Amino acid sequence: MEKGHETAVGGDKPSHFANMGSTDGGQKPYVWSSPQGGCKIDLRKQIFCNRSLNMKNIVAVGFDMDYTLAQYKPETFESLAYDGTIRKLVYDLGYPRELLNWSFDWTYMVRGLVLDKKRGNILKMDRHKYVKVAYHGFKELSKEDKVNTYGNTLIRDSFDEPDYIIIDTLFALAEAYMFAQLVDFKDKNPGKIPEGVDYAVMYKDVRAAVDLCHRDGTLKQMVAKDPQRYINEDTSIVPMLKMLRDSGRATFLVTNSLWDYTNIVMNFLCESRTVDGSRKCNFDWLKYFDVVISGSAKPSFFHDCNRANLFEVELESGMLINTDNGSPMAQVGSSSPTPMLSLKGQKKACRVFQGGSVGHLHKLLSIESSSQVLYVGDHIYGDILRSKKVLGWRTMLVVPELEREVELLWELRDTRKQLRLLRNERDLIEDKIHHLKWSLKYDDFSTVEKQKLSSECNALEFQRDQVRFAHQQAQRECHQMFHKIWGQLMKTGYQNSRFAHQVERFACLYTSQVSNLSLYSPDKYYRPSEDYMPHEFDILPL
Ligand code: U5P
Repeated sequence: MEKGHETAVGGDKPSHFANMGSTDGGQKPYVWSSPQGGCKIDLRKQIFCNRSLNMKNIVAVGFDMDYTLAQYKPETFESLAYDGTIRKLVYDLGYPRELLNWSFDWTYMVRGLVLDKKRGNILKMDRHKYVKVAYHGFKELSKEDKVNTYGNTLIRDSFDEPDYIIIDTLFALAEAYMFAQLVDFKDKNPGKIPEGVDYAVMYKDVRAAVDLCHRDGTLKQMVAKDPQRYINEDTSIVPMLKMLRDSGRATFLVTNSLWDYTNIVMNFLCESRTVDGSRKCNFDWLKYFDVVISGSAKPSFFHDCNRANLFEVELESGMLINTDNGSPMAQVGSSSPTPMLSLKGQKKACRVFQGGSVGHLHKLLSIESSSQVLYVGDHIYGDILRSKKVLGWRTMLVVPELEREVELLWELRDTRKQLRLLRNERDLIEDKIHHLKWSLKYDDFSTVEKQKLSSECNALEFQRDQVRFAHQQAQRECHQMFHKIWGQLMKTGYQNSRFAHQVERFACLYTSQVSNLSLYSPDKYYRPSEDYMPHEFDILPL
């Protein structure tokens, strides 16, 4: 581990998630029925709704693969990416060999953080882009530095590329951590980083090295050898896919992973294990899909003007066969030409393609309107924002972190209530003090009355300081229960975090695991809760 960064790294217990993994044993009341006696669904597995979605109108449900259907184990998978990246930095890009001794704390970074590439800072901000928590490497910025650097509202509008980068996929946690380590290292050892390599260049190097690990086989060969080590098993994926297909929906997969890797991962997820635990790769899992598009190059896949060629994949050899924009020039096996549904609506064998764009997919599935498609992904930018904004697909975001977040919200409900009360009390006292001070200044009082009011004011100020202290203390404890450094994923102080704001804007639905879909009727009408403006809160109907 890098010196100077004083978090406990390694070992079995993650250091930054409070109580993580402690929930399985005890019976905890995350399940309850609605007052009307509706069905009970574990809160951690609920599908939450931002925008009404009637599943009856959905004719095709599509899935991203990596971190959506396949949940990687960060402690092994991201560590592998981290180690591979370090080796590339040292052996290919000339970074010092001592980096080889560094290790990765996979619990340190969280999604939704923003990296300030030029300044070497890591930021957590709210939906107004107000920076609430800021670190330079692993060192917290003083309040003064933070306000001077990010307090200006004009700066707030520009937390975008190329100077900033949002950590919005789980793939990016390792590179964000390595960036913080390198910033720290450069500050402490200015001579050891090659000349001319500033923070932004270090980020660029890390990004390129991580990307290369994903593309040159460093990661994928290891996953292929032992998928169980890197991917969580989820036996409810197949029943979920079956349920959707039995309900008459077409199902499809659109992934940026290439066919050989997609086949390995989907085999792992969909095929039952043989008795001795060994698995053999076959193509049986394709029966759960109508179309698979690997190597899709999202997000540009979602632009229909993207004229990327569509190739059919020969399953055994992985050979790409030319198609004429969706009409195959060569027939593969017994598969049939487009569309995938016959005139009688019967499903035909799944076909696998590489590349192309959404226009091809719509044609293959006979989609008439993009609002008939629900797409499930994990990446706000690559999967959700583009598919919804550019295309008008309906969207569901998978947020695995939600399970823990919801557990903690439940466990901390009394503390959070207390926090709200303390906050209200503080505000009331502040109002009283304000009022008294103005009276003292402008109203006509005798000297005796003034003295009385003045001492009343002092007493109130003392009381306010006590309440303020208690509030800050409770707020800090609450923050640290979620994550020691960054707090609650979906909140920044009392405001929604930038991440939560994006979830709210772009995901029609969101949930912790893709298979939660199987807990609901395939014809469910998802409805959001009522919106409230601040002026409505004090007069909410019971
Ligand atoms: N990937 C990269 N570079 C990265 C991060 C991820 O090529 O920096 C790859 C993953 O290895 C995976 C694909 O193959 O992108 C994610 O695809 P999807 O299933 O999420 O669309």
